[in-house]
Amino acid sequence: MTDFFADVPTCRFEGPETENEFAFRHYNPDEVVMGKRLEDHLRFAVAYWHSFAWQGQDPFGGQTFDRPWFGEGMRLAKLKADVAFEMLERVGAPFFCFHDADVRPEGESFAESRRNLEEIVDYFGVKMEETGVGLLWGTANLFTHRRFMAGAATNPDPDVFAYAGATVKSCMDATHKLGGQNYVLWGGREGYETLINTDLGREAEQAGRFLQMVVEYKHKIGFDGQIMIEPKPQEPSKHQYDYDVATVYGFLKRFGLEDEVTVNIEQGHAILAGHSFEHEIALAASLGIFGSIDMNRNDYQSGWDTDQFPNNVPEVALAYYEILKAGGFTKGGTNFDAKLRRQSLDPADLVLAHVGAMDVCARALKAAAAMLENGELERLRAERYAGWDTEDAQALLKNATLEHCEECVIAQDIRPEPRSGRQERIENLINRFV
Ligand code: XUL
Ligand code: CO
Repeated sequence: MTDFFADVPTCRFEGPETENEFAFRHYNPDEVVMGKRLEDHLRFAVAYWHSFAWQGQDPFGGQTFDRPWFGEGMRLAKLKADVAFEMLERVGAPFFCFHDADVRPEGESFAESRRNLEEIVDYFGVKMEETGVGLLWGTANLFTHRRFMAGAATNPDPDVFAYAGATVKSCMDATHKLGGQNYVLWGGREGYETLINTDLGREAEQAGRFLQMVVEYKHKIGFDGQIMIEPKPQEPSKHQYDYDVATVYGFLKRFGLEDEVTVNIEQGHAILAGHSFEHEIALAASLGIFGSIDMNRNDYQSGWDTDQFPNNVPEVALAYYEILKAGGFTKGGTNFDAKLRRQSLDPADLVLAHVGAMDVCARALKAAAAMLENGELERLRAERYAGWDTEDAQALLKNATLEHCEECVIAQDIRPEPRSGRQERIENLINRFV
């Protein structure tokens, strides 16, 4: 037991009336909603990189956090793990997520980095056994080290492609060993900073082949979790190839991977791509590639990926509405890919950021479930499309040609009557629940 959280109690559900800062008001893991416990609906995960590895830097300033585990070496990596699992227990999060670079010291060579990872994975294994915490997903950091500055799979240098392949193998092995439920690929540097030195056709071929190798390896080792791509349009690269859900789907189709790979959708990335979070979720669900979510918002004025904890219930409710409508998470979950503001220095800040975010998500999911159970929103949506339910309309969809459309319109003297989309009435309906 470390003394990092000595002043921070374990947080439990006490209900909306409690005055206790260190308690949940809305997240009762055992509450049953639509036939399932809240904990099993939401499947919360803490992101190791933001909560334990990030030191508070921003583009204009350096480290602000002062944590006893900052520094190099295996002893400090283990101290970081001790504190991480103490926090997971304090907030009652059932899962965590990590990159290799968050958890182990970088070695002098690839072999040493891999040995360091293996040692930490064994350490995690014991902690997971003791606490009952699981791994939602593992991933490789293919963007921080200078070797990856021009991309990983899409690098102009084949040596980097090979290094990235070896790194992903070691991270898939680690994820598999820890019983991870999913494996994520986020391509922060799979894109370009300028088109004038970039062959984007060639880079797409490299990215496609790389993903095929990942899928081949998944089957070879019998990993039965999802392989997920996390779309993002830019930052750190000027343009990233996994721009949004639609772009990723086109890429998966091109390389024959649409039945093998799903998407991990992050709220802030959706906004950066010019979409709403619920749009990205609904689109992925309709294409059959919805996997999981990273639940962290951006600041709406700053225009970049600020990775803040969620705090807007109506917004989050619409996201969970789409998730519940699609059948909920299977192997996916709600990962807080969120960091504290750099002035939030106290250990309590870290715990309370998660407690507040979990409460926001619980309220939002309950509101979404109530909307679904009420059924009016779906009834109105179905009513809007009811014209398509007739045999004639279905025949039109299947057999129509432009000439046939013309014949029908003339023969039946069709004069379409516009009908209200009822947007404000539907917004009023939603506001009854959120
Ligand atoms: C970066 C981001 C990553 C991925 C994992 O914007 O979201 O942290 O979630 O690599
Ligand atoms: Co993310």
